[in-house]
Amino acid sequence: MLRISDEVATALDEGRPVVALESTLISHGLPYPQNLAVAQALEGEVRATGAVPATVGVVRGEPTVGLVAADIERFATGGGHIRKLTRRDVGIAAAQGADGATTVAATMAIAAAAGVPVFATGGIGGVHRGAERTWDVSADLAELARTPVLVVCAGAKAILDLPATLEYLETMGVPVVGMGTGEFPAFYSASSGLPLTARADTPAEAARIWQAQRALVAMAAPGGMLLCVPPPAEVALPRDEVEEAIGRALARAEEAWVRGPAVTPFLLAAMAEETHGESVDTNVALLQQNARVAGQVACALSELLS
Ligand code: PSU
Ligand code: MN
Repeated sequence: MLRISDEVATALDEGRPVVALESTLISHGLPYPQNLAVAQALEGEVRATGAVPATVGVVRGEPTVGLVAADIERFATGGGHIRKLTRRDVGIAAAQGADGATTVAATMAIAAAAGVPVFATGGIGGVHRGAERTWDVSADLAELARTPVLVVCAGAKAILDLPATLEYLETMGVPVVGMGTGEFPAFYSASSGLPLTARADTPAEAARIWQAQRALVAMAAPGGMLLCVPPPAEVALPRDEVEEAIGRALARAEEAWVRGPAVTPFLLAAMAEETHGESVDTNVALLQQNARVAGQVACALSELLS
């Protein structure tokens, strides 16, 4: 049921650090050809820290940890033919022998099954604006409540309702830790105005908190953790500018009657247009930073455990 690449399997056997990476951002989050360059760059960032990258996806029906270069290329160019798989969709894709890019939720579930405890992404899914009408709440949040994987991110995507997302995480018992910050980052911008209750100032500190949380998991309190890294200052976008672009992107989504899993990819693409590509540059830079931080935390975690 689960295919683990030789490199990843050997690293796991030897207790060496591994970082999971998701594939939805490749197939549905970023435009071609940036998406391909990013997918390769993220693996490079993880390697530079001494950890082994493991890009996750469903390849011709096989949930796979450690996609090979040819599959990553197919996922980057295949756009519409590659399904977007959240947790509920993985078994269906497996039964049907389909290709599918995994979201944060699905990647967490597969990474946990393979024994990979650290994962890097851009921004998690969360509570959508207007969720009181649509009930559109990402499965990423439910997954964080039950699956023991640390997700390194720049917070939740700014197109979402960030205060509601943070409330939901608290309700579900998910620790949210700021990396060098006391605030929940706003994905494209460093600041959301929403305070966090915990921060870590080094990868080693983050690894210690995650290890304590994992010890609880071992005692039958399930769940993951979020480590939030603000986007790099050079590429962070001003919040008021982002809010205006989000307003226009949301209006376009409303007009086009976009619903369900199509909402997030639609909004990300609309944001790229509304900001003349700036949102993509920020997204790429924060992804690379998150991969690096996740690599450092995975290395610190391996050291703690050795
Ligand atoms: N982060 C990015 N770009 C993305 C995503 C995250 O920088 O495209 C993806 C992730 O895979 C996340 C998904 O899990 O968007 C959320 O989709 P939804 O809102 O439908 O749950
Ligand atoms: Mn949704």
